[in-house]
Amino acid sequence: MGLNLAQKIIKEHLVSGEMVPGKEIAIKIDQTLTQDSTGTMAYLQFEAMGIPRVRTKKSVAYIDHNTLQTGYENADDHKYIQTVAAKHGIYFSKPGNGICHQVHLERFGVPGMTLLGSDSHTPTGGGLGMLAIGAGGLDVAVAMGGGPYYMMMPKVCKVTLKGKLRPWVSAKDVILEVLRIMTVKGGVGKIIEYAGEGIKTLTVPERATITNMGAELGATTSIFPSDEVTREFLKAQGRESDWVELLPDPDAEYDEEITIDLGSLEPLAAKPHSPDNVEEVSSIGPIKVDQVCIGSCTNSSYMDLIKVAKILKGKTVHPDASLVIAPGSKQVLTMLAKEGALADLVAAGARILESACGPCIGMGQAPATDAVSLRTFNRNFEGRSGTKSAKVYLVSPETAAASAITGVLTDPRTLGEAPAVTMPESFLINDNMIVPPAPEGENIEVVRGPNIKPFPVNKELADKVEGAVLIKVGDNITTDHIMPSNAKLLPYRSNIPYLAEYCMTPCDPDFPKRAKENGGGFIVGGSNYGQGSSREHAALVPLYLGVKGVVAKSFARIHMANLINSGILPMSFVDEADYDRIKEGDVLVLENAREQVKAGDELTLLNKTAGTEIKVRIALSERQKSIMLAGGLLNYTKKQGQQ
Ligand code: MIC
Ligand code: SF4
Repeated sequence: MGLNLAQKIIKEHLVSGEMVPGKEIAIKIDQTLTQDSTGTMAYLQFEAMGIPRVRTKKSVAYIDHNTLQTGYENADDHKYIQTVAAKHGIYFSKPGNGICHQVHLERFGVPGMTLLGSDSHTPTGGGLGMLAIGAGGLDVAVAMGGGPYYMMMPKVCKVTLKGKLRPWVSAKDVILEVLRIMTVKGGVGKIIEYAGEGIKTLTVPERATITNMGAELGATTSIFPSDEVTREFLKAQGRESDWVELLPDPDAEYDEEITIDLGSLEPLAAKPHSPDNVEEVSSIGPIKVDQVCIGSCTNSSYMDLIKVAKILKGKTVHPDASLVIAPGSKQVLTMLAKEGALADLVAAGARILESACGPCIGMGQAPATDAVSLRTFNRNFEGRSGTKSAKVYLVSPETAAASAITGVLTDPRTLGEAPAVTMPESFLINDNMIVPPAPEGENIEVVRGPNIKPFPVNKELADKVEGAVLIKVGDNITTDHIMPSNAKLLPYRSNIPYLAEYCMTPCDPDFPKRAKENGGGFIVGGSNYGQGSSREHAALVPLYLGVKGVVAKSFARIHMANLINSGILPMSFVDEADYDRIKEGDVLVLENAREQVKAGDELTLLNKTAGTEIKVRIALSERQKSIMLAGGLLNYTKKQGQQ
């Protein structure tokens, strides 16, 4: 039986396990990336492992999330990351050089390699034919130290693209269509592999838009083959020697298949407040738009922004709308400037932001009360923009630009002829904002500001785990609910005690107080609990507050791994109807917890208050069970070292 592309790369990197869906495998990691908001924690953990130099082929530390520097905290974090990177053999991408995923695609990604990143949109690299996976900071720290990455072998879902996109329809509309079909939980436990004649018509940046937003499907990753289109892109980046051809075997098999006819797609939008709430722009109609934001790791490439510049050239942004644009990288921004496109954007009335994540993670540009904001980003969770009552629609750059001119949601096809854009034969290359690591052995002082606080480490799993249900939440709770991120909180990513005051507050402002009063306890959730970001703060902060376990209908992949790494029990209901039989305040007990965890995947949880028994599943591999028993991955790793 032939192998598909994902299986080929996994096989090449397999360290242990069998490539059987649902079984635990370990793969060797070639490259890692971190960004500043998850990076501080990842490097503190890396330092705790005591390994002098990274053991990957390349590791890069980006500063892109928090570049506002409203106080000393950010700048301190940047300094810490820069010095720790220099010391341990890690490349450092300075603030202003661009969004990690965009820069990595341009300057570092290599087809066929594995990339582990402490950011959920790491699968952007799949646009180049990499096996690029998002993970918690601790998993990335382990990979930097040369340890393998463990995951459950995913199923591989083939998405065959037929035909060719029509004018004004773009890659964003393709992934929005996939989201409409599969939903935000449809990709859990799967790799999405793109195939079919249609892929040849998509450039690498377009492919990267699609694999980037595959994160919103909950997928482990998404991948395109590495073909002539990939070679052209790498050549234009001055990196043709990094190219290898990578195709699935002709008789490759897949676990699932979907076909999308590119020629039948229309401009789409994801309506508030979920990336899978997708509808045709034409059928939503001309709702009034207050704000338009173009950028983010999904749609900030040169190809995206040159299109936007052509649409806006000679036009004026509507008087009632604000248009902001954050180019994805210094490369994109310099090319736009050199070609005069930047002048066209500014002349039209666009506000140009630094090359960084910016409004995508609530770093400025919070919309007005009840405002409608169109964004080319990837997540429109309630409140993520910084304004709870804002209504965020996710759209393509074409739809965003057209609507910025008209002031209402506009199907770009109504603008007439689409602008012609072609891939440049060569990109402008200047890596002077990427600082290489110091030579091995050089004495580098790691600078730690006062905002860098120690992170919590769990204790061995107790024999009896008891506590009250601190909160009961519904389906699709995001890590933005569990540990919100915004301009006020991002400076504190290396300060868990401070962040703890905001844990779960979008769901219930009293949660931190209640957790402290009860000395910790349990969280009860619905399905797809913990979707979204990779931030392990969504596990470390509950750990700090004494959370011992989460009982949910189902979990999102990265968050579940982060819970296990922190020694918090991720339990799923065997009978989902039991969800209705637990109330906030009920006291839950797991008797003989160590024995129960060791013994198998079905556990009995007592609801002391209701006097009932609840069957829960804790589907862990033998290794994960040992991690749970040890009280998290760090304790487990230390124990291993002592043996
Ligand atoms: C996000 O898009 O939510 C983030 C901010 O990039 C996160 C990482 C983080 O929380 O720092 C992600 O996607 O992993
Ligand atoms: Fe940055 Fe937004 Fe991309 Fe997250 S999704 S990496 S915040 S641009």
